[in-house]
Amino acid sequence: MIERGKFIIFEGILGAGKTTQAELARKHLISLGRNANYTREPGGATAGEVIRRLIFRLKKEKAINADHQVALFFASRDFWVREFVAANLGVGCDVVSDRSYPSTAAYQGYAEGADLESIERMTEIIMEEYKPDGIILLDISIDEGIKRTSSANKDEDDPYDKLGVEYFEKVARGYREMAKVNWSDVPWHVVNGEQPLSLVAHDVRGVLREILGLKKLDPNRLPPFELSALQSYTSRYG
Ligand code: ATM
Repeated sequence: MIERGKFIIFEGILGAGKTTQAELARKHLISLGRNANYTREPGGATAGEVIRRLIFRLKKEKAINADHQVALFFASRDFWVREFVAANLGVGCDVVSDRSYPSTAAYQGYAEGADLESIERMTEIIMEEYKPDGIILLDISIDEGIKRTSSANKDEDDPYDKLGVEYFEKVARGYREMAKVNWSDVPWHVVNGEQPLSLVAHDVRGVLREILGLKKLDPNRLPPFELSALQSYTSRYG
């Protein structure tokens, strides 16, 4: 029987580095001899793509409330889970996702006031047996996130990016609270996303090894690139 792939979700506020770290994680899994695919909702599900565009349009026009968004994000997610996540895990391929249902809890729940228990119930219904093996929260300050996003070249006009400091304070608080209690009965791993990129990647690899049940990396035997990054980081920050 084929062993099911591992499913890992990256989460965080805007500018946390999810896309970069998710792609590096995928490459690391492949370097370990596994098959792994990167995705972000609605990733390849045509109906899901249409729903996502609709959410963005209605959000920009301020035409939907928190509950409408929850319903639409879960509708889009349902296509994605069945067409992408289940299909990959079923053939033994790992799935590394840039956001998923924890974003609905953080953004629509914590920041916009939608009922968290309902979001948790909908998570159980839509994700069913496809809940992730781990959620990696890239934790950064709001100032840093806003700074990074305003200097980034984005190909999509994201109405959520423009919601301001107060909104993102609620999102960030939500993520930290969920991580503390392993919300949705899944292990959460918090990684300091403000470190230099190579150190974030190193910490993420440690988490991936834990999820895969592999031995911890020996810090005295890091690959040269990581070792030099670690040394320059330590000399700068102690
Ligand atoms: P991406 O990061 O996947 O591009 O998502 C776009 C925005 O959609 C994101 N913006 N910011 N900052 C957060 C928002 N979003 C939600 O509000 N709820 C959700 O369930 C998801 C998946 C995304």
